[in-house]
Amino acid sequence: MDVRAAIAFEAGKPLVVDTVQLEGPRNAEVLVEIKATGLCHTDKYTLSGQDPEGLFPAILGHEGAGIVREVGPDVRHLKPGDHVIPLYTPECRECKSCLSQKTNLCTSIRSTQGKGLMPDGTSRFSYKGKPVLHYMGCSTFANYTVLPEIALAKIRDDAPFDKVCYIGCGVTTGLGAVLFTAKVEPNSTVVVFGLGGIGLNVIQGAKLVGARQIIGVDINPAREAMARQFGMTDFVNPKDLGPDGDVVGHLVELTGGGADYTFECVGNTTLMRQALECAHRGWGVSCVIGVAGAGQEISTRPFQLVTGRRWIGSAFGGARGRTDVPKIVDWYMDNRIDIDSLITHKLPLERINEGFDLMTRGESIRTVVEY
Ligand code: NAD
Ligand code: 022
Ligand code: ZN
Repeated sequence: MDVRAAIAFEAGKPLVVDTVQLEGPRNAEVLVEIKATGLCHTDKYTLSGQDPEGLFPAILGHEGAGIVREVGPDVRHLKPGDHVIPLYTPECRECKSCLSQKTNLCTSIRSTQGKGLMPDGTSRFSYKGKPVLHYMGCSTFANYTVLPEIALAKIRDDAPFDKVCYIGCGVTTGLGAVLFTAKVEPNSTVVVFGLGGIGLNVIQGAKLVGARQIIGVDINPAREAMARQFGMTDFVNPKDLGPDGDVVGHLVELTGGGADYTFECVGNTTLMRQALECAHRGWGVSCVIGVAGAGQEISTRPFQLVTGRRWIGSAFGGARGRTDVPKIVDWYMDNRIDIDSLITHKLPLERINEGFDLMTRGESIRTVVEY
């Protein structure tokens, strides 16, 4: 069938909006009509050409929501008409990782997903007869896409697509890191580095679990107001501390000895170290969420760990997509979490490249494309 898509033909070039061909679903696959998609950092990172694992031509996008239109043979849990959110971290419930109950990183389709292919090793997309690759198993920058059944969370059908698409990555990543990965307790002190699309969701997660103090750190002063609206109690702009400012010392003092939990939501290895070192001696936990550039390394003195700080990381908020994503949609529908304020821009598909410019300039939290 003909579908409308933003195609990434080559690294460093803008997306091209055109018609591509999509084949129907094969075994255990589902055809989804995408109604809305968010623009997220990895899409931009891959398009820039800096991602050594980025492959072209491809249909990018991994933060969507839509409706099942057709199911292939052996699809057991979904039917046409079901509302769904695509999962770049699938949940097969059968692989060693899923059965371990210790991780959300399902391994059942990992190798083909990383190559931009469906589990049978082929692509459903093509342009002028030549294959176009999938991306993170989702390819939500198209108004129709095909996904494995295990990479779809079924959600309630009264949830607005233009808001809950953000649960497909940013909301779940931030909230989940607090609730599922770090398991922050009530009355905790929390430091959040980076108050963007992820950090603001960490803040709302920390507030949800009853953290006593939530300190936000950002070099963009425009982020303070929104962060306070989401529950931040103190704001630190490292630039205000001067060129030789001691950010760690300042945060340790503000928290009365170090934070119970810290989160790095930028992807900057210097901040990752600061986040670890401002965690409390003896029990502080520091969680890396930001994705650093390929080949980068983190460092600290082993003393920091020997004295009881723990350095952990979180992918997709530690969420098991098919199980946890529908619950997060319910929290939104019950007004327990705010998504609307974070969707600062909306664009039609034809103007998708403007969304990446907004991201680069730090003007948007989330831009959503509605089909
Ligand atoms: P964003 O651009 O919306 O936010 C980043 C924020 O960091 C901005 O407010 C910016 O001003 C601030 N910042 C930049 N440099 C800083 C510095 N030196 N000190 C303090 N603040 C600084 O980005 P986002 O959408 O929130 O994503 C953040 C990171 O999370 C990215 O690396 C992204 O790839 C990653 N991410 C990880 C996962 C995961 O599963 N682990 C999922 C989604 C996103
Ligand atoms: C989403 N991310 C950043 C912004 N939006 C993001 C990027 C990478 C990961 C998670 C979120 C991630 C962490 C660990 C892994 N990935 C590896 C998972 C594994 O090996 O099982 C990751 C994921 C998907 C892909 C690549 C890396 C992919 O589909 N290409 C989850
Ligand atoms: Zn993302």
